[in-house]
Amino acid sequence: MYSQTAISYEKCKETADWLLAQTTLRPLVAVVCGSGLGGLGDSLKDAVAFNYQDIPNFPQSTVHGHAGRLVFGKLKGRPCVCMQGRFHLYEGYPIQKITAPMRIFKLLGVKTVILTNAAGGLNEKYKVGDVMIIKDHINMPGFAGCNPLMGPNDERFGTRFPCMSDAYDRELRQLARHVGDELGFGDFMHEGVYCVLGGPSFETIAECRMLRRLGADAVGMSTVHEAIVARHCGLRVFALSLITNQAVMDYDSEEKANHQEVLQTGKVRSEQLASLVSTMVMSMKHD
Ligand code: GMP
Repeated sequence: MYSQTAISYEKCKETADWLLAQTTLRPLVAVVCGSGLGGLGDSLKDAVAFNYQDIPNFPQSTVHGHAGRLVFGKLKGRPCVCMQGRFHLYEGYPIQKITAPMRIFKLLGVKTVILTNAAGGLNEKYKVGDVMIIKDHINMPGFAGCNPLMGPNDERFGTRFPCMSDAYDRELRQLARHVGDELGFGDFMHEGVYCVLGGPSFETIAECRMLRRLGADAVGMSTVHEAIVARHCGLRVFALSLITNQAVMDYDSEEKANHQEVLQTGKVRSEQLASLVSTMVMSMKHD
């Protein structure tokens, strides 16, 4: 069953080789743009873009606010590859498929992935429009046996039991705080724990209260699966959440989570996040 759903090493290699044959750019950094954050990909210079449907073995993006393009180009002079649109469990894809781009990035020669997402704020100090550097995650679907590494392990990608206590690179988190301070983001930048759920329904009030008690600062439907697969194949991971809405904790509240608000908030911070990411990319060292 699993071997039918995972994209094999050979297929990932085929895709990577196909992409390498279409462009002379050799990116060391890949960026995944979350809901409403696709603008980052538009700021790439000398860009070459591929629609997901034209890339062999690539899944298709079905969510409004996700363009469905893989863009190669330069961010502040550094070659990068950027996913404008990602894949989510709630789109109905097998979990092994939504994370295949990480393995394709690895085979392209990428060293670091930057994962961005839109998320609901659980921490009471967080406001809409704040940015949270992810320092750790809670993989709720994983508790129920839904992990992207389930199935036979291909050692060519990585080990059977990868460590996750260092999933979110400490140096890159430091760099983000430093760059954020320089850019004047100090007031709205935090570091916290991201919890992933399957979606697509947003959380109930009781669920939000529970997640906060469990130690989660933000909640969303993405990123964690990609981070796990990226770490498994030895990529460095940096991830951030844009707090696009506040989780509803109160039965008297009139607030309701909705995707339009998520997209709208994404637009408001889009340029600032693009500067944060591009400045980080410029300052990154690769061995
Ligand atoms: O608007 C839904 C999209 O944004 C999904 O892809 C989620 O990953 C993310 N998102 C934004 N706000 C929330 C939220 O409050 N809860 C959850 N579960 N996902 C959110």
